[in-house]
Amino acid sequence: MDHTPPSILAAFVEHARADPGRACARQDDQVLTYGALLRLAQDWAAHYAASGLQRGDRVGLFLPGGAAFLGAYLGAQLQGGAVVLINTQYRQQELRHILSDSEPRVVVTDAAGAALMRQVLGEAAGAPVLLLVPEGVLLPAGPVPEEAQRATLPPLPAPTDLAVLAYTSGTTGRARGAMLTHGCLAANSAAVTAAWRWTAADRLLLTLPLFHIHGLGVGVHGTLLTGASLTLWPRFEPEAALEALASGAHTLFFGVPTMYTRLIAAARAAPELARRAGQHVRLFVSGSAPLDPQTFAAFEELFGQRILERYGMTETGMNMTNPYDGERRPGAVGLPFPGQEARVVDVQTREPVPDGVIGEIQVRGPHVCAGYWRNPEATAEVFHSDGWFSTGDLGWRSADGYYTITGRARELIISGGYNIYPREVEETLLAHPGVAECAVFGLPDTEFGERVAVAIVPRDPAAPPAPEDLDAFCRERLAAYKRPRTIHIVASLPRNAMGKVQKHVLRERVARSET
Ligand code: MLC
Ligand code: AMP
Repeated sequence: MDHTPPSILAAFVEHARADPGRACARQDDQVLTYGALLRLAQDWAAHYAASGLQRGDRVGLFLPGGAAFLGAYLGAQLQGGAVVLINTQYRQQELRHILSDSEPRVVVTDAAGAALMRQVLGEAAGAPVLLLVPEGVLLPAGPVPEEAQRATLPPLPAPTDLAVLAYTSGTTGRARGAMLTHGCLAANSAAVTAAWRWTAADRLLLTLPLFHIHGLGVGVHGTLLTGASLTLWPRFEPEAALEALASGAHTLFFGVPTMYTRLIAAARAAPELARRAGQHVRLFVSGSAPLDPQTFAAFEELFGQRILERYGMTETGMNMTNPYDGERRPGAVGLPFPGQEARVVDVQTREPVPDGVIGEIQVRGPHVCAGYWRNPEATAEVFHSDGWFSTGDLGWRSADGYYTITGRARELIISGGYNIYPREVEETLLAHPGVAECAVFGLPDTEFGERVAVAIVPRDPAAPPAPEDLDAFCRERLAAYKRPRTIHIVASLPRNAMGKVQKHVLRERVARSET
């Protein structure tokens, strides 16, 4: 596609009309064609309409990946709604915040999420309508309302309309909703698909969750934009993925670095499968967290291919990519996608710095979202009037234009491609009666890249809280991947002259005690 459509939805509808019998999504042994997915989306739209959804209203999706997700997602947009993406691992605290902030008219979940969602939504007047998708079924319980019979589609959304609210952690510990418009999502997907030579002939193996921008914005949108097809798995299983990739059924694979580390371990036990996978799959992409050069090298040795590393963010979609044809440089995230700009600026003055000098990376272009939902202060902090967006990532640009990310200006911990803000975990632990003070920080981890650690000052030094108790306390309130894996009970927290906790000191102490 050499022009950017007004929305991914419009591109999808065009493909469904031009070639309804073409395969779109495969799941287990089922094939969902473009025509069948459009029909499914229309049925979903009718369910939303019957639930009172108006144009501009939000629809919360608390669903794991799969065809039901695709139908619910496209159906919401067809009905003029904006989708709120919700990680299915989120627990009470995270759900309460996202739902009260986004105020969805409808929330969709399945049997696994129903009890928790009912508990969180309550039954007060004005609570969102809860639609339940029974197991193994693609639509909510109950007959499809009459309106679904209509042959014509409602007017499709404009590029400036809100398509998705994607919550991403803020420095305050509270996640904020990035307002992704139809236009910014389509523009980014057009850039990604052009850069990676994605065509209708491609078949993607997608084992990433669909409630984050990696699985959805890159995997699903790229497929729907180009009229290609994907195979959806509910989770990543390294041995099975290796076999599937070796089978010749797929041309593309996208993953976070932890998936590649696991794929490499599986490949060491079955090098012939790895070699075959490397012959069939034309492109392996890694992103969401830094890919270390050792993993890059081990993959090349086993699969005979260089992973293409790219760099993105929820607020902007994909920002940079190593070239498809040119040099894929280990440790670097490549150059800006076509039609998008980037620069490195001084952290304090926000003035551009010369090549080779580390500063904060800023990006600009049609892919940048419209700001944070109902949060003008947070928006003003990082979205600037001249169009530049401050990513909070530190890095430098080489003389030949490649960017390298060296760290983060903010305290973010990235574990297996999931972002964790220390402040959110700290606030949760501070609610525990046995915790007087705490500081959460990241430690290097061979499997997940980074792992969550905490230093705790107990209220009663003679009876510090038990680690199992703290663990259970976190699990009840937060997604399990956010809970600290390493807990240190300390007498006091190291602080600088301003009273600010020195996390680097804690990190060094813990590293010393572990060696
Ligand atoms: C799972 N667990 C993790 C974890 N994932 N712990 C720390 N970090 C993680 N990332 C824990 C669970 O809490 C659970 O703990 C146990 O591992 C088993 O859970 P699981 O669900 O079976 O895990 P698994 O399938 O092995 O998941 C690993 C993974 C997954 C790497 C496949 O984390 C994953 O899909 N990551 C991708 C996330 C992603 O899409 N990020 C993109 C964000 S968008 P217990 O104790 O309960 O047993 C973005 C922008 C961009 O960043 O550029 O793309
Ligand atoms: P999220 O807020 O979940 O969208 O995560 C975005 C963050 O992931 C970015 O700001 C980066 O810190 C990080 N990230 C994504 N891709 C890469 C990459 N290839 N290398 C290093 N960090 C990355």
